[in-house]
Amino acid sequence: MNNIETGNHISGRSVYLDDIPELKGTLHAAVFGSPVAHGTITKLDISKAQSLPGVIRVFTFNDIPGQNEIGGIIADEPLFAANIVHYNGQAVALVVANDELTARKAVKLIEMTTAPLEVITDPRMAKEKGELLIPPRTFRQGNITGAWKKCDFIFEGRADSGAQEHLYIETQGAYAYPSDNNSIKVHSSTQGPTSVQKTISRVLNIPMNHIEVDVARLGGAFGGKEDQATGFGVMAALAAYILHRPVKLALHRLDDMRMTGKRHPYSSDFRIGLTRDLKIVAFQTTMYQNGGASADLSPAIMERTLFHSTNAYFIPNTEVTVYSCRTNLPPNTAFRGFGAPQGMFVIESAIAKAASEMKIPAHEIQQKNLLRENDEFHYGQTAKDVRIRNCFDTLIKRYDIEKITAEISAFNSSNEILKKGMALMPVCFGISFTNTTMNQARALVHIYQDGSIGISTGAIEMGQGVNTKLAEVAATLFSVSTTRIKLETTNTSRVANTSPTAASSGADLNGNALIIACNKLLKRLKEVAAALSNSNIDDITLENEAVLKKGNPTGIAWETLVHKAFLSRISLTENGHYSTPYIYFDKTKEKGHPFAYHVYGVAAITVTLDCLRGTYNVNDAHIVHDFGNSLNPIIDRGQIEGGLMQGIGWMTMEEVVYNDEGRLLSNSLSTYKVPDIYSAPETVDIHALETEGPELAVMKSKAVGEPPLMYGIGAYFALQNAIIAFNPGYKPDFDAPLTPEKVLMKLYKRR
Ligand code: LUZ
Ligand code: MOS
Repeated sequence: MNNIETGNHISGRSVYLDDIPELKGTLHAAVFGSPVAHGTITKLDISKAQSLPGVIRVFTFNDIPGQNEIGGIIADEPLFAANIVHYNGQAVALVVANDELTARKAVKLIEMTTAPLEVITDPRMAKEKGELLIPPRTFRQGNITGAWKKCDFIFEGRADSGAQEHLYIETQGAYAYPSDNNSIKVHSSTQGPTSVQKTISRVLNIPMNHIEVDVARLGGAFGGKEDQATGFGVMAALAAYILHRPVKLALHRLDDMRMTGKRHPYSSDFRIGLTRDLKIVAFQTTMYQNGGASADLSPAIMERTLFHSTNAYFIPNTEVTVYSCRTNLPPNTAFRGFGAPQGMFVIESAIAKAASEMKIPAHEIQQKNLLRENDEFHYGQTAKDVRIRNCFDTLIKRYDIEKITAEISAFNSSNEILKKGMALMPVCFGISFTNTTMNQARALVHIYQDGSIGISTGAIEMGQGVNTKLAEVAATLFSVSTTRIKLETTNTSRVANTSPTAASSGADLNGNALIIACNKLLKRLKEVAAALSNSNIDDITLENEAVLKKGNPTGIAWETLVHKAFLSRISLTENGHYSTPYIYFDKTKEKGHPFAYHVYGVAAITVTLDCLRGTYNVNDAHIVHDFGNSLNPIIDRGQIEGGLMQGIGWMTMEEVVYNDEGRLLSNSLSTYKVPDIYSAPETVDIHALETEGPELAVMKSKAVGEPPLMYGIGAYFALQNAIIAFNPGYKPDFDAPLTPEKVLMKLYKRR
């Protein structure tokens, strides 16, 4: 089934923030961001801005009734800088005017001077200076010190991966207006409406029940609106609350790129030890996470890096340390994969390093070390229903990797300028928020008298198709057409205390809550049906919008059943609450069972490199993926294709550049390149591994949002292999993204 929103999207009827009809008297806001990356504010003069005709008011930290604090995990982030600015673009003031243009003009009239402070953009330098956002954490397994003695080969190296701009099509923004009883209503482009509500409560000093946050859908998010939509929601709310007027704030693309954080760059040192028969015996790494100026979600992202630092491999002796480093960049934040891609890039770099030194294909090392059933992850969880070997073996057979390898070497020996390369990328991704508390959700279901159904959950639709999946869940349980079902906006007054829609778990958590609500309703409806048809409740089933008794028609249609239930004064509304069972994590030991289950898969990526120009094409992506029992193969395949492309972009062409003064140079779409159709692989072939699917996945359909991004990591190593084919003197190094410029340097670099 297609996404239920497709028709509205392509006809332009879907409502995004900017499509909400504006109330009379709506004002428009624009943010003044610090022009420097680090400094003490010596003067802030808003008078010229304030006196521009059409300007209603300029807000600074002085105007905040509650706390000037928006930090989600750690209270280290002001809404508006008070004394010191910590990054270029940090919000200092908000101009509110009659129209948007005036607000933007007024922003330019604000005068701020600063006494410069030292700017740090490099995480290793930050660590040297003791600038850490939180203390480092280490995950351990086995005995790393003793393990090196058992190794026949030991290799060391460094791996760096870059930032990534989310580039959601809809920029950050919010529309807030006063409502009855000293309350405030906010439409926000956020993945986390409760975070917005809670933070408004803190900043305005009003209780959460006076704040209603509503989200129809987002024009993309990718993690960039898990935490960073909050500040902008709060700004709009603050202005609306104080001025008693509707206030709209929608960031200009250039401001969005400059002011918001990105995927964390990481810089890591690694050491890997193997035996002669290619068993990885020991792996040690120290990673420096570039956190930016405040914590944001960095501590949680650091945690997921630790969890995924051994990817899909069992390594008996492991020690992984991550430092979360404070730098003078916008606070880096959630981005599809949430630290896991950065961690996986390091272990894959270590394997590639070993393979190149040992002159064997990396996939021989990969294959030898894949997880097996009942292996213990380095965080203590026992691996169950492990599918990685099935995926790997299926891929090797199905796409005849031996033959592709032979074809590539034949091509390479008969071509001087064009070289091909291939790499395999296995993925093992844990499903659940690593913070156990967040793994809960609620659903509210109304069946109306006419048999139509309204569903509210905490899930945010951001293009990923969660509304379609939820509609299918309810349609399956009630055995009615999805056309009877409407997904309501996500609203904190209808469904409270929501976790953000993140961690690939939106459909699982909210879908399982929905199942609980629907089953309660179903039980009541069956009781009514049993009474109506003089039968036992156990003999009643609902099929195709009709009541059956022992499998035979009763003549009672869905609408009739619902209407009779209403006449009998039976409640047609239910609430479902779900919390993932079994999971826990003990941070004092760094061991536990944090994930409901794992998603497995493997990709083979082939590329062709033009060794004169350094340009390249990704030819094929062959993927074997474990979907479980997919609720919606069209949506799930779409997620794989999109994730793959986003991963390829991160690894190859997307280059976020800051200068030493902490100014973003890749600040527009003319200087920041994301993949387009021409950079897509000519072939993307996705094979679904047939598995039953885990109980904890919604209707056994596995989470699919983030895992495929990491298939894109294969593009880095495929390109690297093509470079080696041209330049045997090139000693592989690991510094993503592998842009054409960098490729060219490596092609002609001598050992
Ligand atoms: N967000 C979060 C996430 O708060 N916790 C997580 O574990 C997570 N994982 C992936 C993506 N977003
Ligand atoms: Mo996320 S990286 O918001 O799942």
